Amino acid sequence: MASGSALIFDEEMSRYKLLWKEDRESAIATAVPERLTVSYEALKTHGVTQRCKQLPVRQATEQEILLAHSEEYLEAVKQTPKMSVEELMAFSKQYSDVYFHQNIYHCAKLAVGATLQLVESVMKREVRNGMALVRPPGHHSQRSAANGFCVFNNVAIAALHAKKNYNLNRVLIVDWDIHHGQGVQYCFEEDPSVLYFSWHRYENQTFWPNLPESDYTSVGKGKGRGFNINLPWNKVGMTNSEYLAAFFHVLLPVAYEFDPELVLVSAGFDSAIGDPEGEMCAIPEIFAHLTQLLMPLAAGKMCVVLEGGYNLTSLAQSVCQTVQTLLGDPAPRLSGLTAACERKVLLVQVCAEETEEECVNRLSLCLREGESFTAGFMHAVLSLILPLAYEFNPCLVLGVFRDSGAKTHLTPVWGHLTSLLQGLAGGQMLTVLQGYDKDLLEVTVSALSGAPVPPLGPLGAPKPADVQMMEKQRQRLQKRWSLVQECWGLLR
Ligand code: Q9C
Ligand code: ZN
Repeated sequence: MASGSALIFDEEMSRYKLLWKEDRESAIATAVPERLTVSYEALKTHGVTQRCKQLPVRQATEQEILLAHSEEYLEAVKQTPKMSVEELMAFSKQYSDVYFHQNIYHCAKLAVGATLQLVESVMKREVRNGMALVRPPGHHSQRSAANGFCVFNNVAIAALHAKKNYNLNRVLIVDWDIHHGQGVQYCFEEDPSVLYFSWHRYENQTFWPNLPESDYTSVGKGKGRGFNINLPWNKVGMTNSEYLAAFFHVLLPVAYEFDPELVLVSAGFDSAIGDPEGEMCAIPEIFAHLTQLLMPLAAGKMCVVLEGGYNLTSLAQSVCQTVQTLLGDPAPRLSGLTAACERKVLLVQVCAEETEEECVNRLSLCLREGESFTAGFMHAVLSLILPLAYEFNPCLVLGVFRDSGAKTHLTPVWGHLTSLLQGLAGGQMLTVLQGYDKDLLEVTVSALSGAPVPPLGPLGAPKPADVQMMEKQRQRLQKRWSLVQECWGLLR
């Protein structure tokens, strides 16, 4: 069984920068070299680097770059190392929000290469998971265009490479950067073998890149219909609660139903508090939880690849949280989570100009058309148990599982539940098995020890009636628990 986490980094990727003055509007000046060095230094300071398997970067081959880009575009970028500053400026101007430098082509090849090294070591089971600290980022770049600080689409190339070289049928890309990875969307829009999820600051299309196709109505095309999920934020200031609600109610049910063989994360940390681009309020610790919630998928095969993140403090802390969680450290407890963990509240953030009911109907329609609801039991885990538990914020989790005696298919589900619940109470969990067989004991012990859980296999959709019932149940319980908390308040 694969164990350990890879960390891929090379200082060389910090060796390009903006060479001219820009008007502050474009904000390209925020894409500084220090983003990378500060992140790596923070990992070193926290003793994280030596706990990881550090892999060397390599340059991507032309063939690999051509998986996602046109020959004309590659040829054009290839000319940039010889250009004068004036020429680089003129070259940059044909694209939106990006600058070129004599060394950026070299760095872009290393960024793709580093991402592929990571995918290869995970797919060959040399490590369980890992992170690539790369620059330039990738998710905005398109077949024949640089865009939004990105030159080559690192994660898109990684997905195509994994599909081709390891015969994968299902790759999940989670894009938690605060910008829409339109380049990734364009690449896989018609491809049902790659499920792309992105949340992003949108503000009814007034935020960059101002595209109508970043809205939640873009669900994929043709065979790929249902395999593209956009979650646009129409306000700034989103918190831990909204981020978790998005995972519990939108991403995770679909991800479990999809049953990926590999999880790639477009990990931009401009979605964290203090970022000048994102202007959101979720704290760096949230990334420990987002990571933890994705780790049970694909038997733990998870590759995290840096995208954006422009507040150096918040970026460095977020990177640490992510890598520490990949290594198996317990995620820190989050406090102050609100009822925003509720589905309805989330939907209102997404659909600003509609009534709540219109909004619920529209979004669940989009999802349902895309066949994106999971089976009953995992649905209960994801949209009932986890939101309530996170809101309750326990300091200990006690799992009691009773084996009915009859051979059930619930054993693997219990393994997943055990894994997911470890995001609570700083990972302090006790489990009581009342009557068990060998399988149940094995699954429980291995999940508790942080080993990857075997995938559940693709799940069917739960009955709409079950979904409704769960929603009711959750609201009922939520009320009771706030009552319990009030009583405790009075006793104190
Ligand atoms: N104030 C990444 O995070 N500038 N790219 C937007 C709006 C472009 C961000 C200007 C931001 C690109 C990888
Ligand atoms: Zn971004």
